[in-house]
Amino acid sequence: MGLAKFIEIPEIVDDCYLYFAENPTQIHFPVKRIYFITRAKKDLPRGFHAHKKTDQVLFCIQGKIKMVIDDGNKKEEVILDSPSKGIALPRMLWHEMHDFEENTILLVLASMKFDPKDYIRDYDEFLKASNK
Ligand code: T46
Repeated sequence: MGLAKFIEIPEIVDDCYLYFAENPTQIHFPVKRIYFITRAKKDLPRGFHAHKKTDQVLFCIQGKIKMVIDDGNKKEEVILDSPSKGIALPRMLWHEMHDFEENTILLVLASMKFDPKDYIRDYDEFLKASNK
């Protein structure tokens, strides 16, 4: 089974495009925090961490990125380029965001408030913590 779990959300088209997501239909956790990333540089990849307890869903609502996800056993690369197709980033999944296209906007829904202690930013520590 693949690591990438995509989350499809409805797209309403009239004189604009409108997207929505609800808990629990598309987002399996109550959302405690949202954040978004804009104006990232193509040659400056981001992420390179896992979360101990936070579950997240990430949408590329404009533009395009490549994501690398890794559970310590398997590594996958996926392209995100559609506002209606997010990716689940459950706790203890190492993730990296690469190759930001110009004007990309990432929207992230998170199950917990920000806590710097929830991050594992060292890959060896991640492997140890995930018993790999
Ligand atoms: C993630 C990926 C997808 C806060 O103060 N509050 C927040 O809610 C967040 C998300 C970040 N910050 C601070 C922490 C750092 O000083 O913003 C700074 C940049 O964070 P970071 O270097 O972790 O950014 P990314 O783009 O590498 O990762 C972000 C999220 O931090 C992370 O949780 O899963 O996007």
